[in-house]
Amino acid sequence: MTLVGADGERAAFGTTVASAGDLDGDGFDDVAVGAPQANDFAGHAYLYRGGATGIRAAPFLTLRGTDVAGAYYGGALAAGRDLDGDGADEIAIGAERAASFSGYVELISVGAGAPTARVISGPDGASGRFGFVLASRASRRAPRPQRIN
Ligand SMILES: [Ca+2]
Ligand SMILES: [Ca+2]
Repeated sequence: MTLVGADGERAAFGTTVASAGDLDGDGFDDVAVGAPQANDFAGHAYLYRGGATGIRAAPFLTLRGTDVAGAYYGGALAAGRDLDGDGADEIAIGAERAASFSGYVELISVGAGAPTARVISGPDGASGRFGFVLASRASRRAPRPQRIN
C-alpha cells in the first residue's frame, strides 16, 4: 500500500504519519499524513479512512489549517483519542511556524457529520513554536480507579 500526496515533490508529504484512531466512528482506525511544505510551506494534512480491506488510497479529508504561507501545518500530528466521549476519536495537528513562530494546534473532530476544527494557541507568543511536538498517551484507556472500602 502506497499513499501518494497531491501537492507535488516539494510538499514533503509523509514528513509526519500517525495512526489517527477511529476518526469517523465506523470501527476502523484511520491514518493521518502531513505535508508541511505544501502550498509554500502553509502545509496540508490528509486523513485516510481505514476499512475491512485496508487503508483507502484517496484521502477523505484534506486539511489546510489557517492556510497561511510558512505555517508548517502538519509538521506534527498526534494519534487520535476520543476527547469528548462521542465515540469518534479526535486528532491534533500542529502548525509550529504560524504567526512568527507562535504556532497553533488544531483539534479536528470528524465524527459522523461535518468535521469541526478548534484552534488552540500557545501561551508564549512569537517564537513559542506551540505545536512543535504533539503526543497522546500510549494506553487506550486509563484504568478506572478502584474504591477501597
Ligand atoms: Ca474510521
Ligand atoms: Ca470524539
